[in-house]
Amino acid sequence: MPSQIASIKSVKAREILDSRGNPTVEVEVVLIDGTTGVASVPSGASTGKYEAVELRDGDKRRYRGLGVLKAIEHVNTEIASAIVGMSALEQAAIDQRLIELDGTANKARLGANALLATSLAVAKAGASFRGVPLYRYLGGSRAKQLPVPMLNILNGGKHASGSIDFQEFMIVPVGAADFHKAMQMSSEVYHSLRRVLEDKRLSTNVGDEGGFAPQLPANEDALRLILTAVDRAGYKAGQDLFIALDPAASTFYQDGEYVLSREGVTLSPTEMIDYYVKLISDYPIVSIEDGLVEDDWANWSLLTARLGKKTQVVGDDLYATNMKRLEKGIDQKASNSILIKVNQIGTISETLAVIERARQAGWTTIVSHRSGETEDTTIADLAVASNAEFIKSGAPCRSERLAKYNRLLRIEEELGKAAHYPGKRVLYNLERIE
Ligand code: 2PG
Ligand code: MG
Repeated sequence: MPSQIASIKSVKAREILDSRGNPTVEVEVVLIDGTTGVASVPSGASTGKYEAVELRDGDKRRYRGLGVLKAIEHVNTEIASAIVGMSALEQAAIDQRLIELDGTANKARLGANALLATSLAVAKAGASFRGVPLYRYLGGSRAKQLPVPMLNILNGGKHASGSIDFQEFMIVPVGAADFHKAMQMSSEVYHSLRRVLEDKRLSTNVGDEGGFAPQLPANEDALRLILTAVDRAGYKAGQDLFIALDPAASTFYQDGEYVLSREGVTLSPTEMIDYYVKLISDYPIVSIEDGLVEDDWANWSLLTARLGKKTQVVGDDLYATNMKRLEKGIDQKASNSILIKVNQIGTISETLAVIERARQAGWTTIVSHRSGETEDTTIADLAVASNAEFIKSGAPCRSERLAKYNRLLRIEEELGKAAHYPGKRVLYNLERIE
């Protein structure tokens, strides 16, 4: 089929609302044969300072300054005229055009939200034009592995004020035989945790990512509650399910120290590393994301040297899905895993390149949602397309979180016998898992 028919006829953006009720960008791309692709972008709360710029209006009279009308205007004018007439099948060329059009290193001029929504909508239109699902369109015939989900069942930090210092306590169902079973186990543990909290007369209200947000005196209390929940659900922690943490340490770092205000302790960087060493020896923790602040390369290398054989050490704010920062991390052995967020960098092509580079370095990749999400499910397809080892999309609660997991349930069904759930093998670069 001549690719001319895949030419982009129109690009239109609109302001919609995310899961926190804040404005975000949605873009609709229409090809000349009528094929359409629609995508919207998420938004973080614990935003890293090296992320591409999310353009907000700053007009306090609308949405407390969070409106995205400027980004929308950029899509409807400059971006549309730059890519109308191009083939939607030329994703790399379109993304390159967007990057050049913006012209800044951090996408500050047109806004990473404007660029990303366009990039994703083009990819969806391309997939739809080809008549294949997005994961197949982006990943080809190799795309058949389902990621292991990391479900944030207990929320703290900036996602649940007043609950606990660490931002995320996740369960990782590596013992499941397939993705369906992984979701079943996780949902059962989630509901078991609700009962554990109720028994202790703790709050069962949820935070931004659907996990419970009880007020707890210390991070270890959260770990104990989760272990009880796993046990009561009839599973074995350290076998069926493991625990993963995202302390999001930049959010409690002040003047060179880590301030754990709930437990009333302030730790130096090396004491913070000792704290993690103790936690992983006492609990079945397989992954720690953003354990340290996003600028402290030297201590990240130390953290990885001390924990990296037994634990996945994940950089999120540290790398901001940025190739230059990833290269530095590989060079300095700053971690052994990277979190991937499409809106940290702003185009699908750059995201895929970062995943590929991390894999070459022998690192694992975790495709991630943001705390502010929409019903868009692109990251589920992206995880399968790129053979990412993991996906994190919050708790098995709240539809903007479940939309991604549900999409993966459908993909697993569609792949049928070809579907592959890696289970424990996903932790291949750790020594402690047999
Ligand atoms: C994170 C994310 C997603 P936010 O820190 O990993 O869980 O949070 O989107 O608020 O940056
Ligand atoms: Mg994080």
